[in-house]
This record gives sequence, structure tokens and C-alpha cells, in this order.
Amino acid sequence: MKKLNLGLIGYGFMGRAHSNAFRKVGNFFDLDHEIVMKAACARNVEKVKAFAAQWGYQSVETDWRKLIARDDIDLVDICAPNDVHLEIATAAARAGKMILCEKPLARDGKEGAKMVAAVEKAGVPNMVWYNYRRIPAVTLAKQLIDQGKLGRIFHYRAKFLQDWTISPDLPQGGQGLWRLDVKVAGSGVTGDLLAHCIDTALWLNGSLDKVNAMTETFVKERPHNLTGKVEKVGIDDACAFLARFRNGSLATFESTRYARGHKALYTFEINGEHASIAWDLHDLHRLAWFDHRDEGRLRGWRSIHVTDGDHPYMGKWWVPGLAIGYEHSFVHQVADFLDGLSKGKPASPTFKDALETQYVCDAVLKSAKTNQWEKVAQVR
Ligand code: SOE
Repeated sequence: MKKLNLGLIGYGFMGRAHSNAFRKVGNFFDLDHEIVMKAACARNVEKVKAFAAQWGYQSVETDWRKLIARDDIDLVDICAPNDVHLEIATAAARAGKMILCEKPLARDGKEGAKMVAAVEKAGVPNMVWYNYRRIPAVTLAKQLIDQGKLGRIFHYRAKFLQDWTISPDLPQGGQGLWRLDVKVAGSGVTGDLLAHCIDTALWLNGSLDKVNAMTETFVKERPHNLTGKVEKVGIDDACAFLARFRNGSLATFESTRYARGHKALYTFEINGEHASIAWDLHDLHRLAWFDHRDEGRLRGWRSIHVTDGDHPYMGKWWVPGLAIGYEHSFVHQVADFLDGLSKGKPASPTFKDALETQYVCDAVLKSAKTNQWEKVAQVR
């Protein structure tokens, strides 16, 4: 086993999700590499020490530059807010580290392109955590599409609905709430939630050609946690857009944090010439499937319980019929990254793959301003 020393930056929600994956992956997947939880890094020394003790990191740093300068770190995982992704990734690439970066890659395409240039110049393995690709039911959807079982695809419909920012009393900025601060996040639901929908869509159905979007900011001002002042809200609270794929299929995407009753309702439905599929994060181990080629009397929507040994990733877990959940998508992503290292094949989405999502987000936000269809820039 080759040891791979990990340095993790940031200990919020994603720091925990990733750490859990790093700890578990070797127990369930047969790999040539072993992750060593070498160091956790965050500014607050007490908190990062507590985090390191809880998750089994051997040491702590309070300055990410020091972490990157360490010779005993091979792999840097960026779980810090979006506004520092570019700076950390560029420095880590220059230091020759492998880099994993939490989604979205950056605040916008410009930053994302610089990150791609940095990892390509350094020639370091890299990957972005768009974890939903690796929910077994979503991976099964990819297999079915790639095998041509849907035939020509006419429609793609996706939404990601939440309701946690409805209260006007909720502040913006600081730990946990930086997603509401445009300077840190780059955008609102577009970069945070639609980015997931776009990543899955590009993976399943290819590139998008153009988009036509509308956005809204329902609560215009919020107290800022860091300045203590009431400040203008710069993020999009909701966004909906129409799109055309390059393969000719039509798409609708919608996301909001104002859909009372919905906590993380990520769904997509794809309608093809022969068959349709639908998936729902709240019921993530199921894939809905309708096949027009079935015998007429028996034709109907099936709900496939994606928990059998021949379903993607499931042979590595329990016995058929026993479900896994959200956290396992992260375990699968680490497993694929490590497998890719052994085979010399990059695991997707690489920074370059994720730049395409960033360009779609840019076009969406531009279209919401211009009220016009906007072309999506191509990744070169
Ligand atoms: C926002 O609430 C959030 O945590 C996103 O940042 C994640 O990427 C998404 O998977 C769940 O919702």
C-alpha cells in the first residue's frame, strides 16, 4: 500500500463529510493507496484541535500556507469557502500537491480557468467534489444513458429546492452563513445548488449550448455577521432557467432557498425516445424507470431499488436490499480518485470538467441581467 498523506483545509459541514469518506474508504474498497489523516487546518486553534481529535488527524495547522509548505503532505483537500479556492489551489499546485476541491470550483469562470491552468501547469492530479454523480442510482442512470437505452434524449428537467433562508432575520456572512455573502460565495443558489444540477446534467447528457434565466433576491438586506451592519444582499435567492443542450435536447432548471417545506429536494427527470428516468435525492436509492418497449399490458413506471450487488458501487457494501446514503457518495468519490491514481486515469470531475459547470453558471447569471439568451463559453 502506498501511503498518501492528507492535509484538509476547513472543518465545516464538508470537512466532516470528506473526513468521514477518507476514514471509511479503505475499509470497503480494495485500493493501492492508503489515506493517512496527517493534518487538519483552520484558523481557530481550539476548534481545529477538537476537530482533529474527533476525526483522527495527527496534527493541526492554523495557516493553510504552512500546511502546503509541509513536505509530509501529498494531497490537499480544500473545504474552505469559495473565495479562497483559487489562492489555495494555485499555491498547492505550485507546491506539487494533488488537490481535491469542494464544489463549486470557484466563484466564477475566470477564477476557475486560473485554477485549471495552475493544476495543468503543475501536472498534479485534481478533482472537484460533485458528489451526487456517485449516488448508485445516479451512476446507474449514467450507465443506462451511455448504453443508449433511452435513445435520443428530448427533455432534461432538474430542480434543487431548499427553505432555510426565508427568515429576514437570518444574518449573512461568517461561519455557516458565508453562502449568503456574495463576496465569499460568488453567487447564491446558482453556484451552490444549480451547480450540482448542472454538473449532473453535463455528465449525463453532454454540453449545454445556451441559457435563458431569471433570478430573484427576495430579502434585499441582512445584518452581516462580520461587520455588524445591515448590508445589501448580493446573492440570488432563487434562479430558474431554460437551456438547450448541444445534442438538441431542451432543459429546465430551477433552484431556490424559499420553497417552504423542502430541505434538499434535488430531482431530475430525463425523457428519451424509448424510455424515461427520474431520480429524487429524498429517496436516493431508487431510480424510476419507464420503458415504452415493454409489453403494452405491463408498461408503467418501475421503481428500481438500487441496492443489488450488480448495481454501481453496491457490491462493496452490505447485502442486496440494504440501502446506503448521502455520505457514501463521498466515499465513492475518494475510491474513484485513488483508483484513478493507480490506473493513471483522472477521476471526474477534474478541475477542467468542473470549469464547464462554472461557465454555465456565468451564462445563467449574465442572462438574468441581460434578459436574453446567452451562449455558454466552451472549455478549451
Ligand atoms: C447548501 O445548503 C448545501 O449544503 C450545499 O452547499 C451542498 O453542496 C448541497 O449538497 C446541500 O446543500
